Amino acid sequence: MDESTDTVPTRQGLGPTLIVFLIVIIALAALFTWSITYRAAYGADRTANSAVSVSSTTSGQKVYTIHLAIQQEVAVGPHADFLGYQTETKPVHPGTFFTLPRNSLVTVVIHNFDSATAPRNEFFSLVQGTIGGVETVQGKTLKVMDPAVMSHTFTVPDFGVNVPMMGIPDNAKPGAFETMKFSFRTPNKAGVYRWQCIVPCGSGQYGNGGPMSELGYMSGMFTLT
Ligand SMILES: [Cu+2]
Repeated sequence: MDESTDTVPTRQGLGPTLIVFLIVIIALAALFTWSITYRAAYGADRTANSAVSVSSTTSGQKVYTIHLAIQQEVAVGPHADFLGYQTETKPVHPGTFFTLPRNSLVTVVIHNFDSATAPRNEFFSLVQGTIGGVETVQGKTLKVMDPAVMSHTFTVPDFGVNVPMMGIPDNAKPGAFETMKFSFRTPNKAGVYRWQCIVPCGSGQYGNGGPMSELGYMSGMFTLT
């Protein structure tokens, strides 16, 4: 009789503590599961502006320089095995989303670590829309690239810009890259402009799958403000 009423308050005292304890354990287990399974949406990571540095010419004009790499594997995010344009910052980011002023001078420096892929349309081996109608490849000025050594392009249809990227030779040493450099002026109109690689360098029957069909790898956006 009395014994049972004596023990009840003791059990009631333990109850809430046990519930709080269990909630904490469940929350920690959920947090742990989330932390080991979470994969940031790499293509939605719009931070490529870490690749942009701003300087001035002697006449005081601002130059926006974009430093990018083309990697055979981006090595992060949900498609770590996709190839893609990437920043050379640490940590790396997708190198495809940029916010820049309209009517500004942009210089792009690209290190291509990937080998050649045949372009489907050799028209895109012509350098178009850049200042002087040229790019430099390993310091050499080009107006047109041999399609046999093409690997990717940097193509912004609305800017009229198309620049072929040279691939590394098949027998290149690990870590080898080709350096492309070119400049263009952004249009004097604010807006969002898509850009992409035109070489079918992705997966699937026509090479337009995988990194070619998902933003953040072989395509992205210029937002002009
Ligand atoms: Cu490509």
